[in-house]
Amino acid sequence: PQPTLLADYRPYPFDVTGVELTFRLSPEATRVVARIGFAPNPARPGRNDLRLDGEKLKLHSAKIDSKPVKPDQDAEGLTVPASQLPDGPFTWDAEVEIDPKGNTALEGLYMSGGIYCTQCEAEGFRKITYYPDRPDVMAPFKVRIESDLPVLLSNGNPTAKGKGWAEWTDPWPKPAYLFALVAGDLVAVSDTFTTMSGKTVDLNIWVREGDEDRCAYAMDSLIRSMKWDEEVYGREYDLDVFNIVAIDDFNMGAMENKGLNIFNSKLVLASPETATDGDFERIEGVIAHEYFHNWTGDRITCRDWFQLCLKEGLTVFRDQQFTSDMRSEPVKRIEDVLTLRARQFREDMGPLAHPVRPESYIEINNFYTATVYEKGAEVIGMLKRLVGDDGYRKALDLYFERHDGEAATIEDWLMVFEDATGRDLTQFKRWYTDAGTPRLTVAEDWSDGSFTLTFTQKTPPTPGQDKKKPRVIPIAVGLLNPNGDEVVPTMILEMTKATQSFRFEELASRPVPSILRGFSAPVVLDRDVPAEERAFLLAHDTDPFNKWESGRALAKDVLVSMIGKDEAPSQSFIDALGRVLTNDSLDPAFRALCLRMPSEDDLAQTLHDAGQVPDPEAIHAGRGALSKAIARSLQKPLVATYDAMATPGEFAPDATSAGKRALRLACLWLLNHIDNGTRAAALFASADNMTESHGALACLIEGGRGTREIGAFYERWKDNRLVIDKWFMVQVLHAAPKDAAPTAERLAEHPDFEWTNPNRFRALLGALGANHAGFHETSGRAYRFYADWLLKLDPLNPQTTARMSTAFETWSRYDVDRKSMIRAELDRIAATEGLSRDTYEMVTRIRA
Ligand code: B3K
Ligand code: ZN
Repeated sequence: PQPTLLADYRPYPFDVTGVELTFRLSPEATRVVARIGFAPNPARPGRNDLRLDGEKLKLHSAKIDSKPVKPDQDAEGLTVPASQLPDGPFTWDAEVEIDPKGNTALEGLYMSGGIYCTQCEAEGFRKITYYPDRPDVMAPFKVRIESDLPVLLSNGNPTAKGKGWAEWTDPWPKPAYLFALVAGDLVAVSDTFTTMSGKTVDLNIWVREGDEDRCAYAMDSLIRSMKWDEEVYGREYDLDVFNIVAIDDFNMGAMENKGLNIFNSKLVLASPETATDGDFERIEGVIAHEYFHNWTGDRITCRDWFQLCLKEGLTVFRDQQFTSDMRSEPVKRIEDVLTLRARQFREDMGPLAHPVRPESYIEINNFYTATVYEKGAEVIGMLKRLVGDDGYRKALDLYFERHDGEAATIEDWLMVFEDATGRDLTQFKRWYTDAGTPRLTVAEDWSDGSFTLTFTQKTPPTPGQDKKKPRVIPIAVGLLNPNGDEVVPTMILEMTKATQSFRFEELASRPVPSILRGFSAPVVLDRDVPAEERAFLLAHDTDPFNKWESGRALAKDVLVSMIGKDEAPSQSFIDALGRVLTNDSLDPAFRALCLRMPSEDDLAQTLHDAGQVPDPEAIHAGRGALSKAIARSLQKPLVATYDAMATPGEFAPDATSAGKRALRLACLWLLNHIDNGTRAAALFASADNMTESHGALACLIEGGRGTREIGAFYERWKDNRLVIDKWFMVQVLHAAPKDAAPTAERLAEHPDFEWTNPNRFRALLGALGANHAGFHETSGRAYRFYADWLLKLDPLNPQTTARMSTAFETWSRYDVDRKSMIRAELDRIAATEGLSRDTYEMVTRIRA
């Protein structure tokens, strides 16, 4: 397959002046009638062929200005030569047939449990009709749906309906990837929202009958999102109705189609009995994310898919701000950094590393990555830190004013910041064009009341980019006195050179620096800090992020000293942790994060960075040994906190209650190492909410127990797909290293393992990939099983297969045996005949 290059971008030769679509729905033979107005695009003068994208379409008729034409068809679309086109504007009419029921890739128009639905981003619209399927072609759409199903939905506003049909009109020009259609036997949970200018918007969440009682939280999140976007960004909703539909078979989380968001049902449906606190928080965040896309994505979209971070980085940044306003800012920041490091740093340090704005792809669906999304958001956070809150607001106002209705680029985005703030962002742009995570080292100097910090930045080479130039790095720093008082409050040091010093004068005593506060830049801080200094910052830092980070670094140091070496755990670390645990002035959610051990994958990367070869079983054992030592030493306060953090009474999903449950479960996790599972079993038996019942079950399984509870959980929830996903996942994720693959193999035989459902597939296989010691168990059994399943899914659903192949991306960290076993699986996949373009691109990049 040929790569697509950013450098090859050219505007489409025609403007689309309007699109009218009629759908005659039928499961295996849906007719799509399209009438599309074209006009020559002045940006591409001369006579041009009409090239339309189209895949897996049966063309029944094609006309230009009502006269039949015979276009040249190929596997990717069709061409009408310029010689057959009129000089000026013309109308294209086409009727095609498609097979929604046979569409297992879940891209284009497909069926999920009897419901017709669509997923068009990035290039799914071409599986619906012939069209210039690219984001810079924007047009108003009118849609007519003909079907006997009771609910017929599309983008925009409902404009007419009758028995067996409905019409929708979307006045806002949009690219085809934002097109959506839903038809099915659905019921709505409805509410209204009055916008800042006094318009009433009808809000509907469409679900299957019986699911209505699990929509309240999603609706509440939507209303809060709409309000927040008005208050914080001045953005008002622009249609009469906003529809959300919950679908069971969905390749990702959700999709921001204009006025008709389609969601994976796991990100809509929640009740205290069926959803964990984590689920509630994710629902709130994703509902907000998709809603925020209405302005950052829909009103202003991307010129081409290389600019994906323009909408995704910004929208992630906005949803992070929202959650941090709704919940706790420091806790949200820590959670986001944990995700960034677990997913994006891992990506950036491996064979799949790519810039936030890539320059080439084979399959664009493979670039919906942690780098584009999460690092894309970090880059915006840095911009905001550099230009200040007012500068940021001014720039965003200008962005909306200048580019509304357009398909924009990263250059446009940066220009807006330059124009609004007067700042030159030439060097800053490297954050978009250069891959890799910069590593920052620090030297300190103290003499005569002046304290100097000298930073050096270095970014390791990444695929296709050997040499890296220095980037602008905003380093937030504060200084503390040895007695714990802050002597220099947080300030931003702007690093622009490879090596750069910053001096602080007139200090009474040598300070303790708190560096990279709030994680002010997505870099690795390589700094050997004595344990006492880390413990000091854990106790005294006024910056909550760095307070947590110091505890985290301490834990890592201790773990590294224990793994494979049987060293005794550091008592001073455990004591410091104990002081955090019992400090009631600290938010329980924050304390819970401090008690959570670094993940095994994170430790493997840490050891690899330190020049060692990580041994997954030794990591697993070391982590267990430290947890046990902590539990023994802190048993009393852990028990006291476990009891004190109970949340009796009616379940509330708010951050405060969730924080208590998080701390309670963190205590349980540790105590579970020394109480033979008695507390976990008792909690499982008494819990009235999924957070605790699932948390207790996880503890039991981790301790090698829980057979009876696994059975009871299944019996109770066997009719609830989303909960059964958890049932599959928890058993594999928490299985002991030697049991993970056998458990996964056994569960794959279970009648409920409906592997064509992406949630179910991810529940089982994703859990295996995420069970670090289980996945990397020495026999290679898990690798083989995992690869077998990727090969089984690929012909049906390339997108999910390709995404899940990233479980192998860290292969080069490990010993020769593991390396060669993983490479053999990658080779086997790559050599498979008929492998999808998606998976082919991923495995060849991974093994490169
Ligand atoms: N924009 C969609 C993701 C589409 C993924 C296509 N493979 C959801 C989101 O980011 O909001
Ligand atoms: Zn998004």
